Amino acid sequence: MCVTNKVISTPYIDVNMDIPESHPRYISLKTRQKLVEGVEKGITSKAGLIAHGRGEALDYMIGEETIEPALKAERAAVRAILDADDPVISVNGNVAALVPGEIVALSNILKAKLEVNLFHRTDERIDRIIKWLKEHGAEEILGDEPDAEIPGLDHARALCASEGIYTADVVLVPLEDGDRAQALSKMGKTVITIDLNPLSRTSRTADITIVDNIVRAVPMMIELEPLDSAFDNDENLADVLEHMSKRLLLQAGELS
Ligand code: PTJ
Repeated sequence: MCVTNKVISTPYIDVNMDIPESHPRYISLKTRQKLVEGVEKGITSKAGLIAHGRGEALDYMIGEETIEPALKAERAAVRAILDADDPVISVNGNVAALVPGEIVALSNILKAKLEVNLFHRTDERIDRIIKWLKEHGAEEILGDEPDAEIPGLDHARALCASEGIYTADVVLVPLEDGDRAQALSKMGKTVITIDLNPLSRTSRTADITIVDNIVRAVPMMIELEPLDSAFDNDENLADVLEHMSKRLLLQAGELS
């Protein structure tokens, strides 16, 4: 037996490995890889990896597909953004890593401004995300010269652009923390979120909550027709929870 005290640096799992398309969890692993690369590029925060893990667990319970209530919420969101006077899409480190080209395409199609607005804010990360989005086709992105503050939030998280989030009437804030969603709502804005957790404060606070993985939701919103009927967020969240409960009970039944 060879005994050595040398530290073996090879990681147990190489997240930058080539994932074979035949792998049963190919999409999920590819998505993780994008976030890991986001961290390596200085775009995504380390906490973003943890946030994604929570999202993955909930996505598993949903069935890793866009369910009917999510589709309805996506169509309602498209309607609200198209009808808005001054809509803004807020981009954070996870959004930038997972759907950079798609979020730029969505902002162009729906004529919504893009603003980088971070929870773990650093000027360096803001600049990197702006550069990254420009590489993906964005022309104008707000966020690097904040000149306004969202009332009721502590300093760095409150910073925003007066010609962006501050004066927007409709704001799409995907993968958001509850505080900011609540503060934006208190400012009288229509808040739209994409959040796999139907129980989160953000989901409960938003006017339109899309309970879907952002990697499915944003490409879907690019294609969808706007909703022409009424939308009730509480009712929609209840439908999501019912879907999840039924699915779990079905799985339990298969085991018993
Ligand atoms: O880049 P920053 O600094 O702005 O930070 C971004 C994160 C996401 C780290 C920050 O906003 C944060 O900590 O968010 P929370 O409070 O963890 O909330 C994120 C929510 O998004 C959770 O409810 C997750 O379930 C959900 N979520 C995670 N990944 C996805 C998701 N929802 C949709 N699609 C996903 N891929």
